[in-house]
Amino acid sequence: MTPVQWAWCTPMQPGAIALVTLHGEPAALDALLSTCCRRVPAAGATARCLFDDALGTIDDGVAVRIAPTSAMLMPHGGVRIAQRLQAWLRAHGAIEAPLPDLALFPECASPHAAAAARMAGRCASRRALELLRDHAARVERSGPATAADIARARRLRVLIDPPTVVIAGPSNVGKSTLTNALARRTVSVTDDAAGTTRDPVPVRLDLDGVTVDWIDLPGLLDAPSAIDASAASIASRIAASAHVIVVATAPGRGWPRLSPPSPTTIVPVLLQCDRPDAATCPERSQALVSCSALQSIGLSELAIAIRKALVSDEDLADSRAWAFDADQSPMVE
Ligand SMILES: Nc1nc2c(ncn2[C@@H]2O[C@H](COP(=O)(O)OP(=O)(O)O)[C@@H](O)[C@H]2O)c(=O)[nH]1
Ligand SMILES: [Mg+2]
Repeated sequence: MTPVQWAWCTPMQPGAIALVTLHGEPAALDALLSTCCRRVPAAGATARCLFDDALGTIDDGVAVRIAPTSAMLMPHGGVRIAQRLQAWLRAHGAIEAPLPDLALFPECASPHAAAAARMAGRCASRRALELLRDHAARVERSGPATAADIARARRLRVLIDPPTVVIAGPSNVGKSTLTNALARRTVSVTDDAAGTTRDPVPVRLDLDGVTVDWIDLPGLLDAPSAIDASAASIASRIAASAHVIVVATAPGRGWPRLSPPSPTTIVPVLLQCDRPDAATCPERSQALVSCSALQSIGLSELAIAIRKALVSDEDLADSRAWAFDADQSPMVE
């Protein structure tokens, strides 16, 4: 009989419940489950289970038989329990192994649908779900991944882990007010006084369906003190690794000169566009978007502009399958 294979579905960290997926021939699975469950659960059924080792009882938990060939064990999520359960599985002949997607998602109709389910759990952005919903049908239609598909998959990585978007610009133009408006709560202190934001303020935001790590940076001051200068050097280090820099200014404040690393995209935005002088100010012509955080003007246009800088309409609208598994190049920032 081929040994049962198993994998953790939860990280080796303290938690309420840990999840182990088991995968194997029905008879092998029956034999393993009979050692911990009083009654071996049939497909679709659950059973109480109890794990013992030489030290005594490890834990009790629940076993779920998802299909004849797969089951899940759900002990409590202590690290010590997980370590002893790992040894228990080994002692009962089960082998820890990366499981096929279909073993982890047996409710899916095909390996491609199961791969999409795995990615849906992995992606931070809701835009990813639009691409994954009919992934299996797209794979059928698209055939094997082309070089263009792999290049697109690399660009679509921003939907997996949140990219960094920073807002930089002169002090007192409304960067923190905008940050709070986009977050719909107060995350950054705002004030008439210049230099209010001295530490970078991070917040996770949804911008037109893309989840980003937004960082409100301290303003670029005209006459910085020593503390301001060291805050500015931290800020420029963060800006250097950002995917997008939103460069903000207000009427009459001019555009700061920034020299970003070449792959970084700049989105110039004119803030405080509700002011009477905004329509005629010289900054306006260079702004991609004008908005007012106080009056809630232009916020969705700004979110769309940043989203487009991160992932294009063409890449989102492409009806070919997202070649996430073919894109094996290292994740370099
Ligand atoms: N008229 C107007 N004033 C604004 C707007 N946004 C911010 N302000 C004002 O600009 C000042 C500086 O705002 P703050 O967000 O602290 O600027 P930061 O230094 O760039 O973060 C505050 O007095 C705000 O009330 C806006 O959309 N319209
Ligand atoms: Mg601020």
